[in-house]
Amino acid sequence: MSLSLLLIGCSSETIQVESNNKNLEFDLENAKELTMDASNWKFEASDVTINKGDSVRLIVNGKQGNHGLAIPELGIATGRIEEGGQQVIEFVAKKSGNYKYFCNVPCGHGHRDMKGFLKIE
Ligand SMILES: [Cu+2]
Repeated sequence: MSLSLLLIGCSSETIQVESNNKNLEFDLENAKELTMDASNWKFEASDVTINKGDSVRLIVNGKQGNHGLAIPELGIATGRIEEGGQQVIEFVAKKSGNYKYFCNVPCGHGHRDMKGFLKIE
């Protein structure tokens, strides 16, 4: 009886590890918050140093217009964020480097200017 309960417990734990691998690595308590405010036509990032290994809570605020944020090399692509809206993305900074970001929602004539680099030290 106790053996079968143990087996059930083990198999459900395994499923959790596989489906939530990213969340298990994420360090909720020590996450660094990086805020990026999107407006026409720029992103303004808060002054936070991100180091390799950091858990990062990226908060994208729609300050003006409708925009989105993509950082392809980190697998990040928000949907459309409307003025007054917000999206929060949590990820682990696994590799140092300069990661190109840009707006991924057509937003007018300054759309192509909405780009920059996120540095992971
Ligand atoms: Cu845009």
